[in-house]
Amino acid sequence: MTAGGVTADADPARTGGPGDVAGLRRLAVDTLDANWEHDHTVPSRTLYPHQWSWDSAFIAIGLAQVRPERAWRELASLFRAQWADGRVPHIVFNPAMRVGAYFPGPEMWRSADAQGAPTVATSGLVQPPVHALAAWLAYRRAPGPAGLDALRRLYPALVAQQRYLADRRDVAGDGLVCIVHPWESGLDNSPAWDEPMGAVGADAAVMRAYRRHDTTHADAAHRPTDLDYARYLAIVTAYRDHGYSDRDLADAHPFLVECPLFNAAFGAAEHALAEIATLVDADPGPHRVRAARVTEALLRRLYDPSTGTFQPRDLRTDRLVGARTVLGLTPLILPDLPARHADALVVEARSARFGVDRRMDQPLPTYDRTAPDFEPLRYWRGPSWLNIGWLIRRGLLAHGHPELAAGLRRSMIGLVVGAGCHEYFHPDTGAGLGSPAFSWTAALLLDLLAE
Ligand code: 2M8
Repeated sequence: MTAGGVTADADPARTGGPGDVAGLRRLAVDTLDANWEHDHTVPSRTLYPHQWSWDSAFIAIGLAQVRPERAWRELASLFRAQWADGRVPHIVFNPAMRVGAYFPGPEMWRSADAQGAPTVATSGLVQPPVHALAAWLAYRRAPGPAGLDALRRLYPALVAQQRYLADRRDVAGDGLVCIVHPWESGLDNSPAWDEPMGAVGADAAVMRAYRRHDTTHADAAHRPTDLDYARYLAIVTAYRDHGYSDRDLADAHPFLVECPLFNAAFGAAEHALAEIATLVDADPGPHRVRAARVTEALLRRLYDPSTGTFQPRDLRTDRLVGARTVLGLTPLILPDLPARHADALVVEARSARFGVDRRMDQPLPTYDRTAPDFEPLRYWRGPSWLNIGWLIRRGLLAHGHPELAAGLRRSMIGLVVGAGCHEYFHPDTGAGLGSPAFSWTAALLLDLLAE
């Protein structure tokens, strides 16, 4: 079966094709219901059995349409684990899960030993701050007194999340947030991190001492390598042994990068907070000022006029990373991105590297299709992910490209029609990869179908 130019490989029998909106909605709701866990949704029952930060944000956007009460509980449970300094941890561990259900688990992170950590065990890292945007969109999908109450409760926590990033993570003092681990980008294994990761001293052999959980549930050839994992652990250990403090990071921390997606989300959060502020009787003015500053800093520090796209900056070398990944397109989500720069990003999106067009015969890849090291099967090094397509689609709409946005939407729906709610998809064939029954795919599908 072919759907939207995409070949299928799994369980599409549950839906009748791209036109079967009711069947697709049912598939999405069943997936989210099956992954609901008392006060949050797990990204996947097998690969990711705890709560993940940016997953919960995307999930809340979808839940708002079908289970609004759960959408607010999803965000509330995540923010209950916010640290005293305002950081929202990238994983909140479910204490009911058996030891070893995920690696690295609470015994590696040891959050209880850190100052200002919540009582529940968490990681010490963060993820892209898409939560204010999610809260705002959830409210637009499910307006009413309950949503307004939820927004009132969330607003100070969302402001504290931004304050943490602005005050503690602006390592270069240039108005941008610095990520201290590839896991903070959400695109863990992106070729964007190859250069900065190359400088992290680690030996793949250390992994013999651990049992990786991911490769028992997913094909090892699709996942990060043991050397990647050894480096991930080395960076976690350095940060943990520094008490997860952000003081003096520039002196010794092995990974310090300004990421275009993370910072675009940081700016989009201020735009969303301005909208929320007007609803909860707060002042939107300071959010608008901060949003404008983030866009200006992104342009000054991460825009590369020679490529017409945004590139991460490695703060250890103070150089822009060369790899052309989909991260570079994501500042399109900023409504105040100047037209000249937005136009350049659209040129990049439409190029053979990413192939966004009205028809979209092939899914949006996460990495330049024409690069010699493009890997269609390996995690974030080529495959197509719905959360990224969803963000880029929003950006195309914000900058006046409804036909391109429509092509991208059709292509994303076609992926689920063909293969189900997979974690990610083969960027040529659309085959489902990673975990099946993946929550943000289901949630964002619901959002796409609603438009
Ligand atoms: C993936 O990341 C985790 C580590 O945080 C992993 O590989 O074990 C990424 O795709 C990340 O973006 C996502 O939030 C997480 C859960 O879906 O999985």
